Amino acid sequence: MATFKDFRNKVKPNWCPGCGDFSVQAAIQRAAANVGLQPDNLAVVSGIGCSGRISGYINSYGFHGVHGRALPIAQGVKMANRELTVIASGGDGDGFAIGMGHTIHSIRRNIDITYIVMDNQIYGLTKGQTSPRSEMGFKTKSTPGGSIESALNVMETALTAGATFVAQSFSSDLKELTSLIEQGINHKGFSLINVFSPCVTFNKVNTYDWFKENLVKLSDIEGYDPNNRMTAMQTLMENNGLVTGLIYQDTEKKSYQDLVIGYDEKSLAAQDLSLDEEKFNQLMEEFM
Ligand SMILES: Cc1ncc(C[n+]2csc(CCOP(=O)(O)OP(=O)(O)O)c2C)c(N)n1
Ligand code: SF4
Repeated sequence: MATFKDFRNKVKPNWCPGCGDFSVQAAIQRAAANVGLQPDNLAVVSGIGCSGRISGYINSYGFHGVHGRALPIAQGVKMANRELTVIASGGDGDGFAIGMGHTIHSIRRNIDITYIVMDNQIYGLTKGQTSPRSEMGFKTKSTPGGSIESALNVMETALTAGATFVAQSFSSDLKELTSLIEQGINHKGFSLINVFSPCVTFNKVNTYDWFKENLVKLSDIEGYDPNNRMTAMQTLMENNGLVTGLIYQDTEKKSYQDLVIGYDEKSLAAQDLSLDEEKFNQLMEEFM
């Protein structure tokens, strides 16, 4: 059986010391080992951003894609090879600004991949601009007078879009985060895990201390039921979205793969897609 060390490679992350993304990397490696995967059972697909580098730091199949496009690539990988566990990952800019359309449609499609967003409420790689997750009044180089737009509450948005697995965590809480990633991988459908992952270099507001003071753990709320969408929404609204844990899970809704006719017969990746000369010539005649 593989251990988390088997998911390490020799590439040294060039994240700033203290960046929350280190723990997200560690949590993915631990969760992958804990659910019994081998490195060649896993594909990590990422977008562009500091967080997007994560696919290069894990010993698995990896694809460092295009800004905002981790999800289309990850969905393509899953559809071509259902044998793989597919994790898509990236920043809040990647997933909730340029890539928001893909996020919503992946959610409602309920395709069986796990999407881990490293949410630092800022654009890190491009040196600190306001993101859709920045609070109103947030000052950055792109909003020197303070942002005049309100922050997107992604967990509420995911619930209204029909998400079947909605979770949130904090990069400092390795135990909770690892457990949620394991649950996300085991969930048969699209799982969204938003991780507060502080940017120590550019975000001086949403710091580790700020999160420690403001986050509420759902495991501390007596009787919280993650199968009840109404209470999930109410709890998010009451706490301004600042909760961690499994917020909502629906195990009944069929995944995209369950509904694609013929999908289960043989993975595209395992099929012989070569053309013999006769078929090749037929196609050429048809299209010439
Ligand atoms: C199509 C496109 N638009 C814009 C950019 C510039 N760009 C690169 S990363 C980034 C945002 C980074 O923020 P986020 O996705 O939150 O990730 P972080 O760096 O904070 O981890 C932007 C706007 C790009 N690379 N490609
Ligand atoms: S700039 Fe921010 S997000 Fe990027 S590596 Fe440094 S701390 Fe992490």
